[in-house]
Amino acid sequence: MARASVSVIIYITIAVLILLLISHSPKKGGSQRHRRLKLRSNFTFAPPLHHHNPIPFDPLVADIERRLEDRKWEQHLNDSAPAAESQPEWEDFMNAEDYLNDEERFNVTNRLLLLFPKVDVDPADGFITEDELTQWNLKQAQKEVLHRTQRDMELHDKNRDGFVSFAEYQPPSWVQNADNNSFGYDMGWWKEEHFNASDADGDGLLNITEFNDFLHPADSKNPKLLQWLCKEEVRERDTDKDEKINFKEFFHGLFDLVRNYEEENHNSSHQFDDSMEAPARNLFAQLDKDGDGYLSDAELLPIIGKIHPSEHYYAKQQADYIISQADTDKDGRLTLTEMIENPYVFYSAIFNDDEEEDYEFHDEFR
Ligand SMILES: *[C@@H]1O[C@H](CO)[C@@H](O)[C@H](O)[C@H]1NC(C)=O
Ligand SMILES: *[C@@H]1O[C@H](CO)[C@@H](O)[C@H](O)[C@H]1NC(C)=O
Ligand SMILES: *[C@@H]1O[C@H](CO)[C@@H](O)[C@H](O)[C@H]1NC(C)=O
Ligand SMILES: *[C@@H]1O[C@H](CO)[C@@H](O)[C@H](O)[C@H]1NC(C)=O
Ligand SMILES: *[C@@H]1O[C@H](CO)[C@@H](O)[C@H](O)[C@H]1NC(C)=O
Ligand SMILES: *[C@@H]1O[C@H](CO)[C@@H](O)[C@H](O)[C@H]1NC(C)=O
Ligand SMILES: *[C@@H]1O[C@H](CO)[C@@H](O)[C@H](O)[C@H]1NC(C)=O
Ligand SMILES: [Ca+2]
Ligand SMILES: [Ca+2]
Ligand SMILES: [Ca+2]
Repeated sequence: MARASVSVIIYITIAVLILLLISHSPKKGGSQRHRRLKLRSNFTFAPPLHHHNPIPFDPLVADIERRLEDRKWEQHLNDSAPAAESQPEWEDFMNAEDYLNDEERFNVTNRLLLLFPKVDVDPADGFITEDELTQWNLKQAQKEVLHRTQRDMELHDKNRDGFVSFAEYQPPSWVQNADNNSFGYDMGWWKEEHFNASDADGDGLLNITEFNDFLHPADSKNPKLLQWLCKEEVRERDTDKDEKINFKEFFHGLFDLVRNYEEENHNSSHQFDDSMEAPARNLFAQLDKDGDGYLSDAELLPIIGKIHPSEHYYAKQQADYIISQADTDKDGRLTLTEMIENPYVFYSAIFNDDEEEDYEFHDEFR
């Protein structure tokens, strides 16, 4: 109905709300006790291709943010026939924030008590390990991703049969407006080949699973799609247009991504100096299975997961960060006590880092 005729169709993978950052410096000690929890109200229409937003630790917070985001999304669709009801959501944010900061209704200690046994499951031994926390984060992230995919699907599935056909899928306006090189992926991202690769059972339609893979190929298990991703990578990196990657094309770009991935994973002995060329040549030779001096798309497959990190990678990064901040006795795992003593580490994604900006009321959290 109305939605089908919405003239401005905007692709929102909604980079969003939540934002902010794992990289923020932790606040320890008593000073953290007078902070106000904040929801993020920011909303971006750019696709999160090369960055990643943290996922709330607490599913209740994620749910609140999701609902606010949904409302914003609906409003955005409605706004295509421009009406000037610009900011009624702000109040909702304030209400939700008041809720989160009302200790009687949202008691952080009680939240952590409730959540601990849900995270400590493998095994349930009173300690949360890096692996348990990674799995937890991953589960939250996947829920989030699927929710957005569902919303996106509603937008594209014009005949409401639960599938998206290629004809139904239209590139979002930001792609049409963008110049071809402004994103890591070029226009090929939207090509039929990508669609076909996502269609695992080849029936010409994408169901929700296939559509989710389409939007998040790096997280897909579909080999056709991973192959496509490799091909796309070659296309993008292939500056001399010979359809394969020579060492120079590899060294300036791909190798950095692989190296960054490994650095982040604390799994690299390289140093950042001028001697990167030797390890790069090494890796290149290793990948160049047929030894023709070039990398084909198939030869990129072993490193495609490092070029396009999956949700698991980010979930682990976030777990490592949280543990590093809350693991008081430095045994590499968290006890319930450690969590309760460092509650803001778990709520930092929505935690206002800047004390000065706090509101004059609700300044508690004692
Ligand atoms: C949203 O982000 C833009 C820049 O990305 C910034 O200028 C603006 O202040 C932000 N708004 C809020 C409410 O954080
Ligand atoms: C969008 O418009 C529909 C009808 O035109 C209305 O029922 C709905 O409440 C509106 N949604 C928002 C968030 O304004
Ligand atoms: C939060 O819960 C804890 C544990 O149940 C309790 O000791 C504390 O008083 C509660 N705080 C508030 C403000 O209700
Ligand atoms: C983008 O590429 C298409 C086809 O490859 C071309 O027609 C179009 O002019 C390009 N747009 C810009 C802004 O370069
Ligand atoms: C995609 O698949 C359809 C059949 O399902 C085929 O007609 C079309 O040529 C394919 N397109 C590409 C680019 O492979
Ligand atoms: C979508 O189709 C794939 C086969 O391509 C199938 O494995 C998957 O279970 C389907 N998803 C749903 C939700 O039906
Ligand atoms: C770390 O690197 C070694 C060899 O370089 C590799 O065998 C291992 O799988 C890597 N571990 C991770 C977690 O990537
Ligand atoms: Ca455990
Ligand atoms: Ca299908
Ligand atoms: Ca510990």
